[in-house]
Amino acid sequence: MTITGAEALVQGLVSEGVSIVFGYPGGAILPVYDALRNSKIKHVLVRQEQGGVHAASGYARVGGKTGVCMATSGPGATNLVTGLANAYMDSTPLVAITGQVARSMVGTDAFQEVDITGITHPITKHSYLVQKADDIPRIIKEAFHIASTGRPGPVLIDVPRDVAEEICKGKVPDKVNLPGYKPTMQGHSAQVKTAAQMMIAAKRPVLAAGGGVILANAAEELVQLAEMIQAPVMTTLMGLGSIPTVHDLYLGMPGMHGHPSANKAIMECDLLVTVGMRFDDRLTGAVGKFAPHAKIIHIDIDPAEIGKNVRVNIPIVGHVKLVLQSIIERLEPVQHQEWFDKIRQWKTEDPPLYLADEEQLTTPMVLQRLNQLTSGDMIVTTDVGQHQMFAAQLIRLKHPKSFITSGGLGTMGYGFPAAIGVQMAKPEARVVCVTGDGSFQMSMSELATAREQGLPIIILLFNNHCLGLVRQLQHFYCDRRQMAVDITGSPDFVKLAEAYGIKGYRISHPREIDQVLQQALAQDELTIVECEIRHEEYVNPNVLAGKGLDEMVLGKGGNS
Ligand SMILES: Cc1ncc(C[n+]2csc(CCOP(=O)(O)OP(=O)(O)O)c2C)c(N)n1
Repeated sequence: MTITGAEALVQGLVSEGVSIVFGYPGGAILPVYDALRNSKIKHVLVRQEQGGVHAASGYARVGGKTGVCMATSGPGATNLVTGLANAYMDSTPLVAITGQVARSMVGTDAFQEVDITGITHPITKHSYLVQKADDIPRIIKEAFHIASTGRPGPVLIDVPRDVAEEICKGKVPDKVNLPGYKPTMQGHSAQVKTAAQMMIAAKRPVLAAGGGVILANAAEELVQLAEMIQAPVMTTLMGLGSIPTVHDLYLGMPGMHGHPSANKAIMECDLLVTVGMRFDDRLTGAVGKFAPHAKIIHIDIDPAEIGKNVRVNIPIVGHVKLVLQSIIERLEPVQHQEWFDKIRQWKTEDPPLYLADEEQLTTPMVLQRLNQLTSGDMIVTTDVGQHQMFAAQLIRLKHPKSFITSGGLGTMGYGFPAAIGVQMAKPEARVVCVTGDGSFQMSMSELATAREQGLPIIILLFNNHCLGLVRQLQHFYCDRRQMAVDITGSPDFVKLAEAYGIKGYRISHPREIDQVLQQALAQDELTIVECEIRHEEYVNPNVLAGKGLDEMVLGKGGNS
């Protein structure tokens, strides 16, 4: 029986275990959609391609499988660009399939032609422009392998329309054969041994966990290591959830808007063990002032991360889970009681960042009540802005993969489509999307997708009628002058919910929080909860440009 390139592509997806594809069709990808029609793969029609790639990202990040999205050539493909860059920065395994104009038209500026492999070259792990149908089975197998192994990331496959229509005689190879691509899995044993000795010898050790811990399913090992050496653990934005936030050893998130005691610990520790993280500038503050007294151990699967931003003493390249296991094997339990007591003391001394205000509704109030009402049993996705930082600081997390946010790229419009992917990967989970009035309006057209799919997501929308985080930046860096941050002309979000035939509520006063949240949580339906907060909330602490982590600005979370 003969099959076309498009049919081979769909068969390849099936044999890779793909059950959902998020996409948007068009002319150049017609043959692929035609082949998809006859398969058991579910296709989710998003309302804009960027929604599709973000949904595939949310799906991958909680479901543990590679996410798949599809788009047509030209504008369909360019609409994927932000989502691919986002996935690349946050090491999310994705395969994006784009249609392309026929081979004979490539390079002629044909209708809806764009060089998407060229455009995405720096923001994908690999990109293929398929030259003949016979290559498709091999390329699909390679693409899924590359996306999900080593440091995960997005891979793009661009399929010219005539290639999709051509007869395919290629077979799926038994093994992937990519000589230049061999991620290192086991850490170097001498380095592992030295790392273990340093942990025993340290007086003031700290562990810092990044997104790599979650990607490697290494949260258990992380906690085990921390308990063995009695070291406090801090998590980066991407590492949130790798240790329960109520754990005695949890220190919080360091960095620009991090917890004061986490920042203090970085400044005072003598050993900083960093696991699956990349020393983002939002985390380090001024690099020259970062961890001045510490020896640094850096464990990461990606050798390119070692020494990229911060000088390290002991680099260990390898799979985080395997490296942690081999370190644990070489350790005996050690006590760092004095250090631990000091940190506990700091935690109690941390000034309250946000004061409870009886009259005025604030974001922290709502998030803290959400914690109580759900006991932390939820998966939170966020958009980007003040609400994201409040959520990172305050949401109670019990498990890895329960805080899904755009970390590296900081992509507004990510939270809601990501929630769609999350809810599809985990239909039984309570999914709450924490968003702002600016961010939500970047992808709210996906309300139709969520409704069509019957997804019971709660959208907790903090409406301060402005681009809050930029407003805050202008306050500090532009001498309080404000420009282009007031959002007017927004829809009435409760009426918007009505227009989509979904539930909509508004919280305007603290006394309304309980009743509305309880009602929203009790039902299993797509719901918008709009929280009317004031214009002038500030996220604290704040490490300003050029400052070290011990120079953070504290405040009361109000108008400063
Ligand atoms: C696509 C995109 N454009 C611009 C920005 C810059 N930016 C960062 S935060 C922010 C404001 C976000 O406003 P909103 O979603 O209302 O959240 P708030 O800060 O008010 O909580 C902007 C414009 C961005 N991160 N992403």
